[in-house]
Order: sequence, then C-alpha cells, then structure tokens
Amino acid sequence: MSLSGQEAKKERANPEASANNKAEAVTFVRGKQSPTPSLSLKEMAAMAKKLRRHIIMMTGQAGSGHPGGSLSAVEIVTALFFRVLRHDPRDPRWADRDRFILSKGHAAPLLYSVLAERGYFPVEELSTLRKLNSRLQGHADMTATPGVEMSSGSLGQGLSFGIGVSLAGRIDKRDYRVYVLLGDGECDEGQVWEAAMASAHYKLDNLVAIVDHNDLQLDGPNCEIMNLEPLPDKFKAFGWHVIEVDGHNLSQLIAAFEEARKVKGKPTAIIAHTIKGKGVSFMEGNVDFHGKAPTPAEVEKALGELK
Ligand SMILES: Cc1ncc(C[n+]2csc(CCOP(=O)(O)OP(=O)(O)O)c2C)c(N)n1
Ligand SMILES: [Mg+2]
Repeated sequence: MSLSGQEAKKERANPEASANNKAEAVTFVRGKQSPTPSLSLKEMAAMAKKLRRHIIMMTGQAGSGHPGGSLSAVEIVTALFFRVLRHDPRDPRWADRDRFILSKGHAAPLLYSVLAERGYFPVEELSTLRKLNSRLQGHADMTATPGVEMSSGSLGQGLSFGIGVSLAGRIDKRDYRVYVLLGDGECDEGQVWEAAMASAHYKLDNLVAIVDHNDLQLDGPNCEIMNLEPLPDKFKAFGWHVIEVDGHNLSQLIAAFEEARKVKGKPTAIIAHTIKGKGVSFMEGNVDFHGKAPTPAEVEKALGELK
C-alpha cells in the first residue's frame, strides 16, 4: 500500500508508532526519521541478484537497452538504497532526503530496478521499460518517474548537477548528502573535470562521486579509446578525498560511504572497480552487451545463472 505525501509526513512525525506497524526492521539514520530497511549483508547480496534478474528481464522484454553498465553497478546502488541513503519512497520529494543522481543515464534499468524494489513504484511496472507511454523510458525522466532526481543520458552532466544540489543544501542549511554515479568512459567528458575542480573549490564535503570503473565504454576498453589512468591520482590532484574499492563488495562499499561521511572540507570520490556485465558469464567483460539486449535464449541462460 502506498501512502500519500501527507500521511507519510504524519508517520515521520511519529516514527516509533509507524515503525511498530511495519514488518520490516527500521533504522533511523542520523537521528532523522528515515524508514531505511536494515538488510543484512546476506539479504543485500540476495537483493543484488534480484536486481540483476530485473535488468535482464527488462532489457530482454524491451529488446533494447543497456545491460552491461547496469549490471556492473548493482552492488553500488544496493548499498546506497538499502543501507546508506536517508530517503522515504512514500515521499520522493522530501526536502531532507539524500540525493542519488544517475549521471551515466543509460543505466536506467539499474535505477528503475532499485527504485521499484525500494518501493517507489510497483515492481510489475518494470516490464514496461521503453514502451510507449510508460514512465520508464530508456533514459530516466525526473518529471515522470518517482525517485529519479535528474533526467540524464547525455553523459558528463551529473556531477555538475550534483554541485548545484549540494550547494543548495548548504544555502538552505539542510544536512542531506548527494551521491553521483558516473561511468568511467563518461569521465572522458571535459565537463566532469570542470565539475571536479568546482566541487573541491566549494569544499563540498556533502558530495560523493562514485565512478563505476568497469574499464569499458560503448565500443571498447578505456585504455584504447582514452586512457584515464591514473584515475585516483587525477581526483586527488583536483583536491578530492579518494577511496578505491572492489565495486562488487558490499562491505567495502558501505565502509567507503561511512568514511566519506567523516571527511570534512572536500568532496569524496569512490573509485569502484567493477566488471561490466557482472553476474552473467557471457556478458562479463563483453563490450557487445553495452547497449544490446539479450535475446530470449540469452535471457533464459542469464536467468539460469542468477538463481
Ligand atoms: C554526451 C554523450 N556522448 C555519447 C553518448 C553515447 N554513449 C552512451 S553510453 C556511452 C559509453 C559510456 O561508457 P561508460 O561511462 O564507461 O559507461 P558504462 O561502462 O558504465 O556503461 C556512450 C559513449 C552519450 N550518451 N552522451
Ligand atoms: Mg565503463
């Protein structure tokens, strides 16, 4: 059952009463009333598998879309949406919510999967991906879909957008945090580095950039198309606190987000080393599945591997 914004506000005013009425365990993050389900690592790993299944089924049914870069960032969004973010799916525009901005907008199936599982809209709606009149288009639309913070798809813009949201929080004296997910190929865009420079200039310690460092972009390896390395040193040189993690390790991701929370006076970049197509043998490290949907036979095979 979904609650209206008004009811959701009432519940937040009396969180204990509402928590008692819920089957799920509720954690109150940073002293605020955020119904964040406290999933164990094991439950989060199961959730990650579920998201991968959604991504395969959605792109398979649509016959188009971007499975590779959606699969590589599954653990990143699982950690964020099921452990880190202070947010309330019943009230997507809550002014104090933490913001998750998908800059690599082609990974919309990833965003839709986690939003649906977190309760922003029904899971059944995922099957409408890329269909006429669906609110789940190939690239996300912040005016149509609850939980989508930015309309993205044109690469390179999300970090700049994040700076605006982060500065607004400072001006409004709100303590929300801003998380921006970038692709590594996306970091070829000059705008990313203008934003990197500005984030450090404004000492945006409420801003975290996560780079899904899967070493591949649309049609080949980064090192052949535009060498990014040494990526961590580049962010450091721009004045960022940098953390490198295995982007498929939920404990490392959660620890990195906690570390970022404690950093003062500078933004944090989490370089998440990942595998494009992670979880499906014939998609892993295979650039062909950047922007190609699995065939019905491939869907079946992939789902068989994701049991
Ligand atoms: C400005 C812009 N240029 C080109 C594209 C086409 N495009 C879509 S995805 C992509 C590759 C992105 O690679 P990466 O950021 O590494 O994404 P991932 O590997 O996570 O899928 C490109 C070039 C685009 N969406 N926007
Ligand atoms: Mg990439």
